[in-house]
Amino acid sequence: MKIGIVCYPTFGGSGVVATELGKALAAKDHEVHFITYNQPVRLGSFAENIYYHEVNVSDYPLFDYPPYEFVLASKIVDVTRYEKLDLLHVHYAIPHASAAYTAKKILEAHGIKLPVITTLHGTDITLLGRDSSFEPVISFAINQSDAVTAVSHSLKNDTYKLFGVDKDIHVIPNFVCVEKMHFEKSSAFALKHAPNGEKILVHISNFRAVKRVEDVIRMFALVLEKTPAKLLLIGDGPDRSKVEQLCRELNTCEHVIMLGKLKNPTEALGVADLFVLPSESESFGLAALEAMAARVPVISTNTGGIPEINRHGVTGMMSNVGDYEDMAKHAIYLLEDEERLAKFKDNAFKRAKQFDIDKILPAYEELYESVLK
Ligand code: GMT
Repeated sequence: MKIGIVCYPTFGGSGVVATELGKALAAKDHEVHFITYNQPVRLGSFAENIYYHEVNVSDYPLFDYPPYEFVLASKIVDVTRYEKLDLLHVHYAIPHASAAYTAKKILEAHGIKLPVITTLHGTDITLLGRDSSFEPVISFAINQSDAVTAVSHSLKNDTYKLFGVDKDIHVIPNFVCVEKMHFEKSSAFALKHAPNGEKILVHISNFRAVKRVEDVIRMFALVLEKTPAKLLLIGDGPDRSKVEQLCRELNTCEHVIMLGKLKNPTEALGVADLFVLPSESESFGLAALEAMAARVPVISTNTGGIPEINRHGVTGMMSNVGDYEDMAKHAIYLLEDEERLAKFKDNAFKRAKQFDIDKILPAYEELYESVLK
């Protein structure tokens, strides 16, 4: 098949999922055309069957807001006509699903049929979706898609609750390439950051309010009272300075290592003992799944789609949103007993294998085939 993929090319989970999906499809001999405003972060060097079409949004002095959605729609039309795409898979409802609808209608006028699959990722529904100014467009674009998928049951339910959507939503969970997440424990990396064999906790996010990164610092301060440990923070975003300030207040700076944005977190996950995800809401929690694939148990909240991957008392532990004291108790419970921690690490890895790309990719291929029929 010739498949067009539209996504945000940034560090966010939706861009990661879209890119890894495209790479996996290309490896199975599909021809994949990424249509994005930058080269997707996880694309890496070019591989066979992968093409990248840049959406260039010029900044005309006339516009206060550059018209990304129309430029994207025009690019979709152009790529579909000249590359002869069989279908288009858009990730993230705003504005990708509506740009796809515009493109589809333009192509119809040229006698070309372009089936559109929309994948909902989370913030497009649970955060932006709460803004009523988006509602009519999102509901319409979702309903007009030829097929719609959501990355968890929780997100599917939220979509029905928040929008006037009557379209059937297929749940296709996010995935991880377990093989690629394997990283030989780098003793140099571990020695640098935890020179005395301290336990290592890791948090990865975009440091937005929804991630509650300050809860990571508060729970870590409590963990430090019981056991020597280091905290690796990966990512960057609006809450970073608040997080730095809190480290200073709680006197934890010496033990908190801010690594910033990393294209590939596998090396850091390879030395981690626990992954911490205290999010306010999370449609899936791809970062947690990637951690589990690297054999790291997850200390998380029990919100949104997280319970669909993290199993309390098996692959990690879960607490209510904001209850960092409970999260600290859970972390200490796992860190204080080597045998218990090893068991949780094994369980996390086994659970991640259930979401291996090889298991999830066929669901997308079947959906594409059904749409083409
Ligand atoms: O988590 C973010 O803020 C980024 C966001 C995105 O759109 O890239 O992530 C969402 O999609 C991911 C991939 O499907 C999910 O794993 C995340 O749980 C989801 N984030 C939220 O729901 C907050």
